[in-house]
Amino acid sequence: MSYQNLLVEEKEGIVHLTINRPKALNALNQETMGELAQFFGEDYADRRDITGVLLRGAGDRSFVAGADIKEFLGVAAAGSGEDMARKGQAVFFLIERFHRPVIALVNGFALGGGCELAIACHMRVATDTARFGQPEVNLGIIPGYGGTQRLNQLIGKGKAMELTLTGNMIDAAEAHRIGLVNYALPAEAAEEKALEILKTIGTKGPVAIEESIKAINAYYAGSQFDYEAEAFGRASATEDFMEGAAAFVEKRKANFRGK
Ligand code: CO8
Repeated sequence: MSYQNLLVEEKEGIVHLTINRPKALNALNQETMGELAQFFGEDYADRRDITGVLLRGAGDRSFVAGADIKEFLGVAAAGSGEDMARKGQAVFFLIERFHRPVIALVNGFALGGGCELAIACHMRVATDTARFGQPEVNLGIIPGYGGTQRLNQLIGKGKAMELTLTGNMIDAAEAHRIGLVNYALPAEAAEEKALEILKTIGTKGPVAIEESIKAINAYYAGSQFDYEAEAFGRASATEDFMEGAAAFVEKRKANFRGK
């Protein structure tokens, strides 16, 4: 159990899991995605002695600023967007289906794949500096790690459409108002609230907690994650995506041509 990009600390039965790439605002590169799969799917998959997981991003600027755009540049060329989306979805399913509660403590940017990661967790507590958004359209792509499905589930179709189609960011107060996060609080109070929720859950019947998570997830079993992966594959095979990713790296505005 060793990780390059995750920090893991257990305190009083709660696992504090930190995504630790602060120089890239904790963007999810493939190595980090692999480590999240290792954590949720292997190392902690059978740990029934823990109360839950508190997931955050290192530093005070960002939870996770998305998938790692610099790694993307090879994706369109290789035509492997659909495959990459499916693999990422599988990692986030491990989190959504984890047998103990996972709370995202969102401190700063939760954008693109970072917002998708937060909404794959069972609950979200935001600090008042949190910013949420699905800016994929700025790059000429769409959310591919389950965001098109889970945003609908959480905030309804109209707001999901607005966030996904405009790429606009919203602040913690607005995220709380529309039900994207359970609480929005100053940093210290936010962590206390998340820990309080986990500790309360820790006093309940563990089998009941596990079965509740499974039953609530079962409601959404018909969601169209496959469709999303195929659609991501189509969008990521465009010239627009190459242009969008290059524009980000070169710190300029993208010039999309609809091809
Ligand atoms: N990927 C890689 N590097 C990143 C990312 C990212 N997503 N976000 C920030 N960084 C890097 C920057 O390049 C910069 O690095 P450097 O110092 O080497 O230039 C460093 O982090 C700091 O960032 P900025 O200088 O840009 O900081 P600012 O305060 O000026 O801006 C922002 C902060 C607004 C968060 C800005 O960094 C930004 O817009 N980031 C990109 C956000 C984004 O578009 N996220 C969505 C990515 S797409 C996605 O997540 C798709 C998910 C589905 C994938 C499906 C399968 C592949």
